[in-house]
Amino acid sequence: MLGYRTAGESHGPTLIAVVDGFPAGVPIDVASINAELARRQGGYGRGGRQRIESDTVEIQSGIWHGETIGSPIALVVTNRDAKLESLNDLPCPRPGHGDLSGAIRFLGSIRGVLERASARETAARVAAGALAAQLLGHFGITAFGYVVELGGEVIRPKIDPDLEFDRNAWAALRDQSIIYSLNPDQDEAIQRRIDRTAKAGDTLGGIVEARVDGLPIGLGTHAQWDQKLDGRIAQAVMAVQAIKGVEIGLGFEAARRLGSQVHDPIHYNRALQNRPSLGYERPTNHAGGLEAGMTNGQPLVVRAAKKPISTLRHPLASINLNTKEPEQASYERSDICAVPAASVIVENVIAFEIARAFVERYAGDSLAEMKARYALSLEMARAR
Ligand code: EPS
Repeated sequence: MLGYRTAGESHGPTLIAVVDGFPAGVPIDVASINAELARRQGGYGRGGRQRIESDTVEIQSGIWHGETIGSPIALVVTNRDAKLESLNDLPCPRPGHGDLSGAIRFLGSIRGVLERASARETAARVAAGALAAQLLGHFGITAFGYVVELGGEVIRPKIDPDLEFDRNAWAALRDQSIIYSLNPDQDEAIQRRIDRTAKAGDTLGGIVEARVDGLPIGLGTHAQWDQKLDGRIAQAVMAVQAIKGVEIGLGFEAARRLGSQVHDPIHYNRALQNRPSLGYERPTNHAGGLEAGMTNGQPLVVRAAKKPISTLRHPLASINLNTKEPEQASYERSDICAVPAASVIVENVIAFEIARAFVERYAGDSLAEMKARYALSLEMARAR
């Protein structure tokens, strides 16, 4: 089974992801993992830390002559701002962070909790996701994330999302935007909003969306709750730091509509039977590509709500954990807005979950065997 764990503190020496169960025979391009790590560091609204770091991955196991060999793959990102031993504890827990709950639970310091709770850990998750995306590339599957709302400002995308997905065109547009949205024309207004917020000592959240294109029908299963792909995706996305809500397709809006306005009619177009969707077309995609925990051949569409960063320069009320006296929450250098970074993280954690389902469904020991099983499965499904 494909999976990964991460290790590492925000100001410790390294962040590590160990990816287990990755198929053999996949050529790995380190530069494209690094490109995702660089994107994660960017976006308007980041704090001083990103001027210190320039995240790159070192692959320390599981690769031989540039290809995976079926062994665990250790991905290591070195922290330049590694200073954990010289850092003091914080006395006053920050509302919204794990400070209070963690210090009480582990009977220890706030520092010991915040170092691991920090979103810096997502560098390891992005490295693992970007590795998984390379496997998906062999099957024509792409995950793509972008910002749809920031600080309450809704982005009006310059590309019609119902038109056929063209990764290059979408990426070219997203790369022009300082907040990774699909409308760089709105950047200026959003930049002003972020600057105003920074000046006020406050922070901003937002909503990101990720879509996955090129999916076959029937990834995931209806048969067991912990193997339903919608559940796995929701867990992976919800477990990203500061995410407070996840929607698939229409999401909460589906609850407000009649059934006839929610479910996507099924059409068949024989001319498209060689696509992964086998010619089963849906004029709408309210389901966001998932029905009963299985992909239905339509693009997967997931949205995630990110709360504003909880470290505030103008802090909220808190207490001193040692004296129990009221005091303002502690402050440490942080970001004003990391919503663009969240779009990169969400894209990559979803890519990993899709790869996991793929490896389960198509005999994941080697890329060659997966390709053969995938082709056979499409052929048999067409005959069905
Ligand atoms: C982050 C690095 C951190 C923070 C941020 C994410 O660096 P530092 O704490 O040294 O400034 O900028 O952490 C948080 C958002 C958080 O909640 O802790 C990164 O690389 O993503």
